[in-house]
Amino acid sequence: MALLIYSPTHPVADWGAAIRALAPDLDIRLWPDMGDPADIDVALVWKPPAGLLPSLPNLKLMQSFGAGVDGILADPNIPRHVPLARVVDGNLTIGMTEYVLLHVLHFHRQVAAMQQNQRSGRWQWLPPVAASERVVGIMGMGTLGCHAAKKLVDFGFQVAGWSRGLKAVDGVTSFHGDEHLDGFLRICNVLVCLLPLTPATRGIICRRTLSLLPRGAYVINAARGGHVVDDDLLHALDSDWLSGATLDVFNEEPLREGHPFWTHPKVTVTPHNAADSIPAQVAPQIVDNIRRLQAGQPILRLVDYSRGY
Ligand code: NDP
Ligand code: OXD
Repeated sequence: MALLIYSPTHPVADWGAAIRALAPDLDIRLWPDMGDPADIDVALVWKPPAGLLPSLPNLKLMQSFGAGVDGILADPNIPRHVPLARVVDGNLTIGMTEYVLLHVLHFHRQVAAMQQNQRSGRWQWLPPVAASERVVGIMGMGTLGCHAAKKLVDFGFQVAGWSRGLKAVDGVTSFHGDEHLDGFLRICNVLVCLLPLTPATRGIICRRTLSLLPRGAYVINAARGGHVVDDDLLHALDSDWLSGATLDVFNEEPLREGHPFWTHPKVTVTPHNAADSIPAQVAPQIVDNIRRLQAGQPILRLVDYSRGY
């Protein structure tokens, strides 16, 4: 069984080594040393170039390096009769929750104002706001959103979640569907985006939706840059409608030199590292899926092509 590994950003040799350690029988090929495309049974990929996956005539499984699969589905010609699996990993989930808590607390505890005061040598007491007075709203109540929501509840925040289907998570007010999006947004003092990027969610953080947030709200986007209309977010920040934003993902990655987000005083930029797939932790589930394929058993963590996630 031959496994092709392609990623422009992951350390592919490390991934190859982690998989080989668990499955020495696999014929692992690191792009561009693919050999005959007809040999490839399984492709472990991240943002593959258009045409790569369609060029593999005997492909039996596509496996994403990460939780999101938008970079794979971006090629309209991928073979949709072939199953596509994504990563669901406990450590990645914890990493995302750390990221969300870090930046919610950064806003909640007014860290930016205190840092500014420190730079000015100014001792200023800032009136506290109780966590119970803030509503943190999570767009996307899937694996990542639900985990983060539960921890935010533990910290005493009011927590709301928005997803396609209604959710029952203790302490979380559930909103669902397009018809309840506006009502959800109107109560969010902090808006956290953990949606997959699909045609339905592209550009969802835009002038209209930002205008529905309460004045002074804070936005955290740890999902995909394509969820945000950059100019609309900049307008909401510059007009003092929003108090700030933390952005881990961007329409163009790496964020281009000179982009206003780099130097905006209200924006925190992180380099798409909210939650990473780590080879030693994720390789076992990839090998498990390959073994399942070999044994004719169901593949796990499958993407639903009709939903796009
Ligand atoms: P899941 O598939 O588990 O959850 C997705 C959630 O989004 C579900 O609750 C789903 O609703 C909801 N959703 C999807 N489409 C819509 C819609 N049109 N309207 C309302 N809700 C919708 O994904 P994960 O939680 O595992 O991951 C989410 C995303 O996070 C990934 O797709 C990826 O892009 C991003 N990510 C970013 C990382 C980073 O480092 N920055 C790391 C890992 C992931 P329902 O439950 O009803 O189906
Ligand atoms: C992912 C990511 O989708 O790291 O896993 O962005």
